[in-house]
Amino acid sequence: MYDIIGDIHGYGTPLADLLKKLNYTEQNGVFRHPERKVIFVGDFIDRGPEHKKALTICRSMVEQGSALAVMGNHEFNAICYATPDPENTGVFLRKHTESNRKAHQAFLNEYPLGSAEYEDMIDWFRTLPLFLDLEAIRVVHAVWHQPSLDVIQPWINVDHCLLTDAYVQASRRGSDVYSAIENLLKGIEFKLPEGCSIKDQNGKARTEVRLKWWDKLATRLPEAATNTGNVDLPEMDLPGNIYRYSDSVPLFFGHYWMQGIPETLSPNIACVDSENGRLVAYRWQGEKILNDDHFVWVDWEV
Ligand SMILES: [Mn+2]
Repeated sequence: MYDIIGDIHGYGTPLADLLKKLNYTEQNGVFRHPERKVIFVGDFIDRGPEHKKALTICRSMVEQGSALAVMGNHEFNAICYATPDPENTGVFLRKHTESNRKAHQAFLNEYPLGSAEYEDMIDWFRTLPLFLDLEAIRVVHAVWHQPSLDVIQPWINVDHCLLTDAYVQASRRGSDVYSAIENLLKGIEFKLPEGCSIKDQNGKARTEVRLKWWDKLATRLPEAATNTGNVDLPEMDLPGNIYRYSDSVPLFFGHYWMQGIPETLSPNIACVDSENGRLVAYRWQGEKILNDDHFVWVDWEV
């Protein structure tokens, strides 16, 4: 049985506290439970003050068999930030611009760019699968989107890890692989009508919004959009072909900064990410119909 844990973002102490709350104990430096394993939904890095603590816990658990993990968009970005573009000398697959560096600074403070420990951690990120299909449950960082999974099939190995060449493809805006990775790790987006835009957390104007692809009842734009703050979106029906997860296999994901008390999004869909200051787990007991009482979390002051 699995305990699925949400986006950690460099908060080591809350992670250790949550594992203890879930009755994991540290044995020879590795958190273990006699009957259960953790699944991390990705986004281990960027933001918090304790990257080394968080990454040491997660990596040792994965390497010693007491956890599984998938890749988040922050690990994908970190790999691209570390990888020279083979077709453009002196440029990296993720450019070293001021804003990209700032977004990555908390990780770089503890893992200095180019250091041996930095390279070693980036190599570990490369071993994270894009998704887990465990038959009884599925796990992905942002969206389980079958058309995107089909697109990346030739670009992953048997363990569902991206091949080296895939990072180049996935960094080329406009390619199929780029769009597929965007969908799986960052979320399905909807292009706003002409002339309409919103500002994101960094004040940057965006002409696309993320959709609540888990909510079958949200058919109008304002109720179906997520992470839009207080912006008034135009009242309009969404096209009928908007993607929804309609399989019966329970699905767990992170990425979406859920507010308030954790709760399931549908009978078989649960998000374990939360707003900053709360780390959430779902304690899965084998059920096909998910249960709000199975969420466990820790809070801290930010
Ligand atoms: Mn994310």
